[in-house]
Amino acid sequence: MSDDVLKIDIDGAVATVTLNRPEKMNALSDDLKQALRIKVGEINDTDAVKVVILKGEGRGFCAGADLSGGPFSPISGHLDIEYKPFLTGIERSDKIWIAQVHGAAAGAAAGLVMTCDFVVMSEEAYLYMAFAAIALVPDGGNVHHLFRHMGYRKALEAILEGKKITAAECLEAGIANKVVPLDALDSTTRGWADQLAQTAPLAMSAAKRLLRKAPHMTLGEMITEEGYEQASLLKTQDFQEGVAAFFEKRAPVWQGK
Ligand code: LHQ
Repeated sequence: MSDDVLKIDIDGAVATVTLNRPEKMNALSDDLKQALRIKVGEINDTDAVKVVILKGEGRGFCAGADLSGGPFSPISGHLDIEYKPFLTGIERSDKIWIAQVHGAAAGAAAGLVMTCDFVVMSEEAYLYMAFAAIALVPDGGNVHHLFRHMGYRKALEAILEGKKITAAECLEAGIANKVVPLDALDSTTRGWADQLAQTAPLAMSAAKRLLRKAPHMTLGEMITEEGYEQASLLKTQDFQEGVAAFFEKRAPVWQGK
């Protein structure tokens, strides 16, 4: 495996993960998928990192599966073994993952973007449902995310028409948090990551856990689940610190414990 296909830079509490096959628009080759599986796990195990920025080198974010990399069968095993570990690794991560999208995110890469907790796009960026053009259905979690964000009709329309979902449409659908001019993309994402890294880390992770469970729970179940998370947070030094800082009229200093 070549490490070069995935660059990792850790700066304080913020890690930047860069897909790095610009000559192939960062298409997901076997070595890039392997690097993602390994590095998502390693970053998730790195306590000092609180926020992760995921971006792509070159003209696009990522062109999806490397189409020169077949044969792909048996496909269900391929997707479970090669894609699911890094996608669910991001879903279950204690960290906040921000996809920074400056160009095309096609096929499975659109699923990768939507799996992240936050999405920041430049005005010309888009998510491309590339599957229809090659007689496939969406994979890599795309159906899950599109249905949740757009509902049945709009999701089916995007899939069957092989749509390029523009940054403006992503903002409208709640897929993108922010859309900014290209020259402001790096600074906007990094500024937001730094700001998020200042929030109480255990509460941040707990909020992510609760929201990821929300679609599967009734109100009553969620009230109970919120109670479990709150009971655990009430025991932390950070809660004591937050209350002390409030009464002492000063900024809290979080320890993550
Ligand atoms: C590529 C690719 C690519 C290799 C551009 N592979 N080289 C499916 C099947 C089985 C297993 C598991 O998963 C999946 C999930 C999927 O992701 S299926 C969807 C796969 N992706 C696509 O079908 C997208 C194909 N690419 C495109 O439609 C365009 O390249 C987009 C719209 C992304 C960008 O268009 P342009 O900006 O015009 O760039 P380009 O087409 O000129 O691409 C630049 C280079 O990258 C070019 O190489 P070249 O040597 O000619 O300069 C492309 O051949 C190469 N490239 N996508 N997926």
